[in-house]
Amino acid sequence: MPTGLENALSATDNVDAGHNKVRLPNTTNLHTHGMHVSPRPPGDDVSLSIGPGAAFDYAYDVPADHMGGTHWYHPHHHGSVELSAGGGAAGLLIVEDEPGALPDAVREMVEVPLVLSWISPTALHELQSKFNGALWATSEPGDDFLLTNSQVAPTLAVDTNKWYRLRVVFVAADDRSPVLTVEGGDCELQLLAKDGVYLDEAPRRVERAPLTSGSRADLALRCATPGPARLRLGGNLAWQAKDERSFDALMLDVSGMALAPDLPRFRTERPCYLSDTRAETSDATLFLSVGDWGGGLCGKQPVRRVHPTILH
Ligand SMILES: [Cu+2]
Repeated sequence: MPTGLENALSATDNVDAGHNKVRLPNTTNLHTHGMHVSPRPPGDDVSLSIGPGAAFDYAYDVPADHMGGTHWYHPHHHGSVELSAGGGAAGLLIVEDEPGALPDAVREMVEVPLVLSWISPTALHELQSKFNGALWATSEPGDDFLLTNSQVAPTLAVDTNKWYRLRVVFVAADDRSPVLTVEGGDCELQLLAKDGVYLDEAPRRVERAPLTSGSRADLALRCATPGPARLRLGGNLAWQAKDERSFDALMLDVSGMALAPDLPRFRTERPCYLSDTRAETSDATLFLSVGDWGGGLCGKQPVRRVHPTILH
């Protein structure tokens, strides 16, 4: 899978404020989520720095038995990730299923890719203010909003009683965890896969799909009643978070009269890297203790150091 990356951003304002700081806003690279590929160049190496005007030819060797699924990519240059991905630079990567891997009713569903980006102009404005304001120009920092495939609450026409496969990825600069729900139209959601991996046994009826930044959900959607309906995204399940804001993610215009039967239950064959290890036994025990990291955190000296211990 060859992928050419060209950095067309300007060298102006590309300030390096130092390691572990917001820095080099116009330096970039590419990182994938969910792909079982090499982390070495020219593969998924997050340590590459591709500066303004530079280019890099990524090449990913995707295993022949890679499981089909919904994955995603975004720039991952250390110091500029939040500004880039939080500003909407992200996209879906779909690994198609092998012929015969899915029941016909699942394979034939109309696909609806949905990249949901929670944009916080205030947070982005704060980040860009460190770079003389030449990057993220807003007349004034405004309220958060949600982009669905780069649009605000776009509309999708759907047939009554027909299945649609929503391939959802959620992207936000912070650690918020909102919930996706469907309102109106007597619509139902059936979960097929989480984070690009099919459920052991799918589908599973869900009332809501909790998402965290970077997570994916494959949801089958069927609406029974003509009229308006909508997908909503909001709330925040993150620890101690209190945020009741919610947004329309997708407006649904339900019409017509198809008649889709219930989805069959199915299991997919898993490649070796996703094998179920719960029933495996082990002849060795590994204890891993993690303490303060050796270099100290935020410039402070570590209080204590704990090393990993391996016991046989
Ligand atoms: Cu990431």
